[in-house]
Amino acid sequence: MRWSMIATWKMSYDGVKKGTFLLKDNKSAKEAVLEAIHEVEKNENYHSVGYSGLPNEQGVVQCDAGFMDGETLQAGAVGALEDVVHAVDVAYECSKGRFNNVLVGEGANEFASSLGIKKETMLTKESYEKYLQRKKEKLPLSSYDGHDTVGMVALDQQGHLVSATSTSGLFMKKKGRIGDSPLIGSGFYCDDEAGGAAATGVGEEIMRGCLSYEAVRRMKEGMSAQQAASSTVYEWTEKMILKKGYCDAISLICMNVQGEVGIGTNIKFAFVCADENHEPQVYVAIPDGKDIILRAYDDHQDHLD
Ligand code: SD4
Repeated sequence: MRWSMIATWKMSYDGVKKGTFLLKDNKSAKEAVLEAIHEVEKNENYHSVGYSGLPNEQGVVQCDAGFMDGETLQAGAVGALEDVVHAVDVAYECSKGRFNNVLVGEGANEFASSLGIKKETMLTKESYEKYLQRKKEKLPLSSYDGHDTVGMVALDQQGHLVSATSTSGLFMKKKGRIGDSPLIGSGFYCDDEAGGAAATGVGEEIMRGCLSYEAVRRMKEGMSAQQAASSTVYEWTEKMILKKGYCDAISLICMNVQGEVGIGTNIKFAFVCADENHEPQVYVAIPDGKDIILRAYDDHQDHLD
């Protein structure tokens, strides 16, 4: 494949479309992934990423993001970043230096300001109303809540891979809580010599298995992207069930150095992919024992963001 792109969830569709224009036009995987994630971050209809994200238990939107360049292995991330729509840009900027690649909280915010990124109120009326409603219900923190991270992997015509993530994390999380999305090797990983991966689901479950790294390692050892993704998630899920009796939601997208893609998931999961031979399309992945059933997304029966 000369170029290829894969992204988590249906909400990535418009972004992937934009990203594929860039890849077709010989632009870099970095440009394609950043542009595609921006589309999701700025869309107020998506309450799990960027602007209009759902807040933590104190009513504050704190975002996490990560970026990794498969050519240089430079990686950067931000955690608990406030008032910035495009958290992935700050993660990208963090990836450039020799030090200070991962910044959290106030330090991440100060760094964003130093880049000239203007502060914006992230909470919209709609997301605030959802917050008030949830506070009234006094429900315990739920593991998923349709709360989805945008994760992407792209291969460009120069043969370089990039992986990145952006999320507002779990709804009603504790102030300062970060998930897998800003953790290199957990929420994202990428190496031009092996492949790239990104995760969505319950960060606490994903991070203890360093699952993005694990899937990339399996591709390096010769597994196909599909085998690497599905075996990583299946084996981790089984292990967690053995250890503690349950496993929370985990979904992984993978791409190898040829641009072939793979999905691992322990829940019904939607994703978008495209390459030089296929226009962007939304698909659904359904776990079936060790296997994954893949089919086109159907608006009538699939209700996933
Ligand atoms: C987190 N992994 O903060 C993110 C949330 C997510 O689908 O992806 N939900 O744990």
